[in-house]
Amino acid sequence: MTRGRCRRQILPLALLSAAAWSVAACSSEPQPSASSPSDAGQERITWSTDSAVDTPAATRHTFRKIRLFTEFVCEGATYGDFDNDRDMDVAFGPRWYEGPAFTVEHEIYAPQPFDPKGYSDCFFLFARDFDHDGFTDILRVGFPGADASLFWNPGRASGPWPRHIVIDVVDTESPDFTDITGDGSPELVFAADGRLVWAGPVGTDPSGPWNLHPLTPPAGFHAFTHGLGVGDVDGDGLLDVLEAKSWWKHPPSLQGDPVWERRAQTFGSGGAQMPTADVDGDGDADVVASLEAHGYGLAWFEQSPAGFVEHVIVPSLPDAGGVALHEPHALAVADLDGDGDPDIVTGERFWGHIPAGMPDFATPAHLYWFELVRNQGVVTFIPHLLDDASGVGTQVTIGDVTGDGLRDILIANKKGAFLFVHELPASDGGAND
Ligand SMILES: [Ca+2]
Ligand SMILES: [Ca+2]
Ligand SMILES: [Ca+2]
Ligand SMILES: [Ca+2]
Repeated sequence: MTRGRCRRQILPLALLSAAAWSVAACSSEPQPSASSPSDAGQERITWSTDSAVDTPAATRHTFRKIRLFTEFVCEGATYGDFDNDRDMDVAFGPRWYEGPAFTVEHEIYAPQPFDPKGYSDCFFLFARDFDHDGFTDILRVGFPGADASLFWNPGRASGPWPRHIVIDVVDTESPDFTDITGDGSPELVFAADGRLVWAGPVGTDPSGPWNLHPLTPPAGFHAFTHGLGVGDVDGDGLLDVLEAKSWWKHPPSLQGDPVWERRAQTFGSGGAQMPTADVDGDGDADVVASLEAHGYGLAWFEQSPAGFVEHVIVPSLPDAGGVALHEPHALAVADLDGDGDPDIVTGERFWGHIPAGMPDFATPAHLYWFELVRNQGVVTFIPHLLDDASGVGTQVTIGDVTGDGLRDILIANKKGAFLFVHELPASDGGAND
């Protein structure tokens, strides 16, 4: 396992409430306590890894870690303008926090602490103002095989957000919420009854039951199927669906729910999210995938006329040398360093499966960003360790939460809830000094 070197600079606590703050970024951390809901804090961390050459981008781009809480209540995280004051707020399972300070906490639904040796009822959060009243609402996807529920933002009213179950059973472990139909509104893409399906609001009432539209025949997809993505693989402007054994081509019309054409292709053995991006810069869509959600490894798959060619970024063997990624159960692709090409954020899902023997909650959980560098036609992803006391859960959300033009990172998992605020030196055009 790669060891990171880190420098820590503790920030003033002026903006923090009386909540204790403890971030064990460089070594171990204590067992979380379900009775201390707001053990929050922040610090500035600059990392490099022994296995990677420091790059100018990694030196300039730092991520200030804010730990919103420590107990295990969810693995879903998102952001949106929940109080309609035009700045972005963040949500982790049952709680949301007011931007830009993220110190004022609100409840979406009653938080239920879960045993870290089990699982929570919140695997994904997706933010959208479903009724266009200015107050962003939330779609929560629960444990695989459980429901998807819409939580209505009550706006100026106080109290829990009214919940409506819109889909009874959401199978697969990486559903996506994106505009697969091209009608301007996102739909949930997942599996039901062995098929891949999409579903979205019906008519004018988003809180009513959502109709399921199959896109594949019955093909054995189930609650715990790993690996799912949505992207325009063939560049025809229509979003296709990817899974570990194939991709499914979006037909010209979805009228009547036709079966999508299957193109056989192996993308690992079942990982997490499977975003498409033009990794090599040749104009076509390539695919990024973790190789096994409960194993090891990360790869990108280069599109070619003969199919996809696998390029390993992190090997699927734990002891191959260099960076090791155990249980990379969530990932996301975004241009973090602003150079116009896609970078990857992923890490280790601590206790994704509960280890036998003597599990130790002090075990590190690494979080990396992989910087894409192209040099004379050669693609390299350079790993930069962001943190070793968080990792990923089942969802990595990337977006400009603080409104400074830099993409931030949100993660929730068994070690708590984390916002990594992306910063640049003021001398480099950043908003922070
Ligand atoms: Ca706001
Ligand atoms: Ca709303
Ligand atoms: Ca390409
Ligand atoms: Ca980039």
